[in-house]
Amino acid sequence: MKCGNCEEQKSDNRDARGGVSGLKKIKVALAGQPNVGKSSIINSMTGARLHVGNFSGVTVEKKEIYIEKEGYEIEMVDLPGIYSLNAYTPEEQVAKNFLYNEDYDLIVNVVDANALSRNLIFTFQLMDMKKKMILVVNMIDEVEKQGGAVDRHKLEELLGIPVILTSAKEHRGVDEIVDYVIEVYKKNKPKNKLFYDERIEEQIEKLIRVLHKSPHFKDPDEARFIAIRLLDRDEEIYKTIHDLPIFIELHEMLGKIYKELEMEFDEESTSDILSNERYALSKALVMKTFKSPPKRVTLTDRLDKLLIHPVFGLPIFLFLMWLLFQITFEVGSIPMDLIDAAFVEVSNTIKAVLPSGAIQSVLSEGIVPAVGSVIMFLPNILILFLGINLLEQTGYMARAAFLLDGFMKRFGLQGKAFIPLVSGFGCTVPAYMAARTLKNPKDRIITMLVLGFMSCSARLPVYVLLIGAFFPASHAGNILFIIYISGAILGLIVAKVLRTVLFKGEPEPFVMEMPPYRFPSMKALSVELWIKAKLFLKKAGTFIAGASMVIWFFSSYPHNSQLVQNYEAKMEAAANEAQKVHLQNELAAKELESSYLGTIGKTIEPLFAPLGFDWRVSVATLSGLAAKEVVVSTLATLYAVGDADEKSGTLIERLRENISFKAAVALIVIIMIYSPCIAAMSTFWAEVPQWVWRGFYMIYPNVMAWVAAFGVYNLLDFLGY
Ligand SMILES: Nc1nc2c(ncn2[C@@H]2O[C@H](COP(=O)(O)OP(=O)(O)OP(=O)(O)O)[C@@H](O)[C@H]2O)c(=O)[nH]1
Ligand SMILES: [Mg+2]
Repeated sequence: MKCGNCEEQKSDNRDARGGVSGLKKIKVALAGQPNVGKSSIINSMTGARLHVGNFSGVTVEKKEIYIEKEGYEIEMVDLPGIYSLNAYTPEEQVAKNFLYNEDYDLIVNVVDANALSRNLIFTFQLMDMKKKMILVVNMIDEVEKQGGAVDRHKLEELLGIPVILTSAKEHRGVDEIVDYVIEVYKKNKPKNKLFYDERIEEQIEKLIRVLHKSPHFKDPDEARFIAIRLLDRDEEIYKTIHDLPIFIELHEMLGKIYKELEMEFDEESTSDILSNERYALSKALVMKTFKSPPKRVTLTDRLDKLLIHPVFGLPIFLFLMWLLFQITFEVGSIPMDLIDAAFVEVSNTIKAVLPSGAIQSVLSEGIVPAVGSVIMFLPNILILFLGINLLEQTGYMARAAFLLDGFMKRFGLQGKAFIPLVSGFGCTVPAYMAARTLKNPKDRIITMLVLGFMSCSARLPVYVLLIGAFFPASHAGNILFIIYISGAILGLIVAKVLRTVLFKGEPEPFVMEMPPYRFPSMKALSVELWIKAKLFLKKAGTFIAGASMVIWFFSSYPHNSQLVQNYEAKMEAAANEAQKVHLQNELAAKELESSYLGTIGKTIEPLFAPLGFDWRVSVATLSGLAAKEVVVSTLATLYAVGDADEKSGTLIERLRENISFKAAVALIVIIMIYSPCIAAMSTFWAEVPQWVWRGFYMIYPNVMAWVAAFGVYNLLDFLGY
């Protein structure tokens, strides 16, 4: 599912090259632990624009990129990071499913040169699969800068597979990957170089003998892999043998082997025995092939002293968030008036140039004000995205999750939920996907149920518009900050209630890797912003323009000729120009009220009347269920259509004239709480299979939004606003 504001850029080369016939195809699985630079490598190799970030779990869905070389079409599949084949989070499951069940030709295993010994443990698991394989040691620039080195040839010799040293950041070595892919593809599979302790090998042999009895496991490599996975207590593999005739024999034998090995190695599980084996092997390999950089206090150590300080850490985080919203409003508002004025000018020109009629009207009162009213907020949205991107790229995201862990736990959320929640400030669609990184299903569903309270960037235009119209300019940034924080606090409170009432139990303890701080790449930042800007403008030019045409049509028809005739007669008889304009406005308003939309609006008005909304605001609120920016464009169209003269040029002025302060605040509250857009809702459906939660999620935010808006409206009324 895609959302206009956030849709991740598909690789352009897929459209251009996917499906080219006559080329030999090679399918490559790009696998590795999280945050090692898999997606960055693809970007560096192909110029693709996959999303990258300096924390674990950026990629949560597999993505395919196509490269053509020497008569081959190479499909590189970027998989989510996975710590080991004993995977358990949903996004790790995506990677594991691919590795186990898909048909592919070879594995490119990416490892982080800074953390070679931990990464190699997964490499050994992949090597057990007996696929053709290449090892890519990435981030070599960082190791070398600190005075370390990796002996590529020694590593190649010891592992028996090709090794390439790369830096996706500096575009070093990445082009070699394709050459090696083709070369390795053409060769036969290498001989196994990875053996475990003799006592384990003995048991593997026994298992292989039984497995060979089944026609499914005649291939010795396949049988060996299954045997090792069974010793590693891989439940999925266990399930696959469950229905085979050899199961009873295998099951009995496994029971014995588990006991024997566990006694012999004095471990609780054969899985631990294999882990220890791999760990020891990896340490030995690293000792022989890695020259570690001299130990010294790094920039990361120094920054962390302050940024994750037990006392100062949290206030610094809050200050940075406050600063972001100040800048979002203040700096973003600078070009706003200019953009607004430009669109008013376009509208007026259309009115002057085109003859009056439906076409002039749909352009000057429908599409142009609507699209203009939304595009006006592009600078604000880009600044907000820049902030979120910096959080992602620098490595501060993992720190913030760590800082907030204790606080969030009190509300029944685990600290790792911070990542999807923060992505929610950008766009709710990828945020739902990011919740895949939460291992515990209860933690995940609670997080998803409150994610909508993190105001996405599409709501920003509505807030900025209403703040601009109803609050003093000196407090605007603070008000914006308060709105976002209130949404977040509300999310925490609801999470607490859900945890207490529906999902009893504690959130899962939270372990997250802290990557070193990294300077964000200016190129990556500008590409991300460029993509966001392009998508936003595309959405304004297509979806918003289309929606505004619909709104314009329903608000302009049917024509009430009787009414027009009556007013024309009155206008002719008008004593002066002022009276004439007054009558013109009255006619426009009456025509609007008798339009289709007016009729619909009047029907739903009673539902929103207790919040102080007139029918126009009511319609705009409902239209926001499609996409939040549509609230702004609908308001723009409805107030442009209903206003015959251009006395009050800007939308802000028109809103001030027509909406009370307390109703405006109630509108902000509704926008903050009610259901996210259609794209987000359908992502929720795709991610959450249970009907009970789907149904619940359709209703509860909307009921809550109304009740909260009603409360706020009446409170303000009581306070005399
Ligand atoms: N210095 C340096 N940084 C790199 C290199 N490759 C990637 N990075 C940075 O490392 C971080 C992780 O990169 P990603 O490409 O998102 O990593 P990934 O392996 O796809 O991560 P997941 O999708 O979470 O599994 C980002 O901040 C990158 O900018 C490199 O070669 N050198
Ligand atoms: Mg990735």
